[in-house]
Amino acid sequence: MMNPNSHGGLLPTLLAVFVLVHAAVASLHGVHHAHHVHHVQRSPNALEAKFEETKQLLEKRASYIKITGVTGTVQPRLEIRDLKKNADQWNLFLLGMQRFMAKPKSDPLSFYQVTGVHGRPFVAWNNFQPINQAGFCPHSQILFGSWHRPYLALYEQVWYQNVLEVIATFPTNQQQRWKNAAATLRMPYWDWAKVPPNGEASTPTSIRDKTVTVTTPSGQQTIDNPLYSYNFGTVPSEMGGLPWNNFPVTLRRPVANPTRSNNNELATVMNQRRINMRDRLYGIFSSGASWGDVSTSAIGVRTSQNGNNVDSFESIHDIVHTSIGGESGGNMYYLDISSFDPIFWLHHTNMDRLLALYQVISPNTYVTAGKINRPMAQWNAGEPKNSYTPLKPFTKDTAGNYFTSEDIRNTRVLGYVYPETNGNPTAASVRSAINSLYGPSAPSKKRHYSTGPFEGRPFRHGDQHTVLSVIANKYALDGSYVVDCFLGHSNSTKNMTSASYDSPDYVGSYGVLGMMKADRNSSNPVMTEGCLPLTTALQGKQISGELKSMSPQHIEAYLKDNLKCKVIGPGGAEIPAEQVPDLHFYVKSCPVTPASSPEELPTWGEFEVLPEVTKHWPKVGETYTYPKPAAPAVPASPESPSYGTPSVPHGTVPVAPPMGTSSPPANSVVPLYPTSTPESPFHHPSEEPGYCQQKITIKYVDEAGNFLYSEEK
Ligand SMILES: *[C@@H]1O[C@H](CO)[C@@H](O)[C@H](O)[C@H]1NC(C)=O
Ligand SMILES: *[C@@H]1O[C@H](CO)[C@@H](O)[C@H](O)[C@H]1NC(C)=O
Ligand SMILES: *[C@@H]1O[C@H](CO)[C@@H](O)[C@H](O)[C@H]1NC(C)=O
Ligand SMILES: [Cu+2]
Repeated sequence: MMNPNSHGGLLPTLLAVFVLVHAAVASLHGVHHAHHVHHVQRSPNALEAKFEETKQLLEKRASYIKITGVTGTVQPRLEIRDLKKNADQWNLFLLGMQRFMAKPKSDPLSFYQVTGVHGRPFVAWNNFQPINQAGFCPHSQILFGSWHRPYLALYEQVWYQNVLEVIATFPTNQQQRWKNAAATLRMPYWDWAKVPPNGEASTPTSIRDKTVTVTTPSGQQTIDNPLYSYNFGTVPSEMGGLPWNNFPVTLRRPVANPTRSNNNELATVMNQRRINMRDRLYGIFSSGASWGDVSTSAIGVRTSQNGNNVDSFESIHDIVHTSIGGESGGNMYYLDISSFDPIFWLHHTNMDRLLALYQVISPNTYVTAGKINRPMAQWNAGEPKNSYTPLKPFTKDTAGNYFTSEDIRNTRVLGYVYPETNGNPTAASVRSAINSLYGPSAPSKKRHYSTGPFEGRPFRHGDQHTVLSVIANKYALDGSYVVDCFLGHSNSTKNMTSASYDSPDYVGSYGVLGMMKADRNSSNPVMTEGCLPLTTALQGKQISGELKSMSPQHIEAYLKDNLKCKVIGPGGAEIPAEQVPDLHFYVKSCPVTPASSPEELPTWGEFEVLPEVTKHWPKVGETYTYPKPAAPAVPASPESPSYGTPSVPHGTVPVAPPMGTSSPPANSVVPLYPTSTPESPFHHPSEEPGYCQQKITIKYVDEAGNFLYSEEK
């Protein structure tokens, strides 16, 4: 995606420079172009020497993008609605975006090329030629959380450069005003889970309006809103074979005749899902799990699938993607083309923020070790990675050294913080912020279930936290899919085909963000897990009298009769769940210890599977057994003789323990530790700052999945 002239492979590039150097030498000595003939006809040895000389010169000239974020001072990235309160900063934000998006696609620092690093069009960037026909973005892998950090910093840095260019276009006597506004300006994030102000939709109009009025050097002007869509200019044929491929702008929940985005529907859906998404965030923040476990949806990274970590930030990130893109195939619905929609950046900045908050809560944990699970632009499947892995293609200097996850542990390195990490954040101060942003609503705010989704109440002693766990293959279908979940005995829940998000029984949806047909490999399943909390909905059912009590027995019986799910696939049609490859559901519940102060979060006790709820669900209710690990699955040191050989035949999950009995720990997913590669020198996990020793129980099962014995490591 760099300028094609500069990326025709190494040799043509070398020759091009060779000629350039000759021209320079020639003019330096005042000689004429005719001398070139003489040079070219020199003996092969002389030519080779010259070649070597120019090669060295080229290497010196080869320059990589030095990613720094916005330099100077460290400033908070604000929530989009807060940034908008500062009219001058908001104006610069929009004008900078407009200018950034208008840069020619041949410019490596254009919006097109910067956003194109993520997925399609699968071409070189920053001197890195893809080794596979794939994008650079490591979704459902250990580096999901940290890789996006320098990526966002790059985007912010380039956008900010455009802001500075815009300021230079203002009359001299106005420039100081704009420079003052820019001094503390950083790009905003969109918190889709917090209570929106003044009863507004959770998706602000500033993202949904088609046009916006801005102050330019020539006065007020109404322009196309740069947060509404990106205009490719021409039909982007390299975006793959989608129904919407013929349309030159990014789309959200597209509708036809004429082809356009449906941002009103987007706002409605995001509202309907907000409570459940808020509960998911609160559940993760309260989980006590390690950062590595909560950052990604991938099974095989997470070490405590049966423990308290039931969800991940990446899993929530997926439902935001699918809700925005929509089943009709908007950009955000497909991993490979999502980053072109400007909303992607507002969403991902929020993801980075959530991950930064979790770092404060769990300061001694970070990126865990694991293996790449599908061919990517910069890595091959199976390559071991850890927190010292170079986050290609993001370089921290012009010499071409890549950032590692360790380099960017602290966001201040990249010139920013978030409101909650500004100053001297502590775990207590961040937990306090989580409580006020995402805690269940105060009792005065609760609404009766029949007038909309119940908004929750603070936890009490004797409460249970209950979740529907979803195990899903990320690339099972051509595109994404969504599991809609309903709870209750209203008419709509009886007929799932007609059940809608307007129903008082709608709980929320679980999204699995996939790739388009051309880019996915259906024979290489990538397994993920996350969950939908049912707790708030159950509280509502208890208040309405449908559910007798919060005892696990009553919950299990109630859910067995009233929990319904349907899968909506690409195109919007319902797909029988049993026809979706590798899809599994189970429900689990744990006792809750309420927080003792606003600086504390509730704690989850040990989860117990409620097998009765899902065991009659065709196929998807069956106990899921992990596929045989392809690589060493037990932490072993390189010195150990067994190192490098698979030592876990199979793993298994939720062998439902009978209610009331003590359930054995069954943490069957264990980390895959890396071996040394030239780009990733071996670091034993215990030597890494982010390492957190966990007790691991491995359950051995036979080919049929029957339990044989378990072992503690
Ligand atoms: C539910 O079904 C019953 C009987 O089929 C019907 O009388 C009632 O009106 C329906 N309620 C709603 C809200 O559709
Ligand atoms: C369920 O609803 C759909 C759409 O409204 C309708 O076509 C179908 O007949 C209903 N099925 C049953 C069993 O009532
Ligand atoms: C798809 O994945 C399978 C299993 O990993 C692999 O053998 C195959 O080569 C892949 N196909 C392509 C086209 O990459
Ligand atoms: Cu991404």
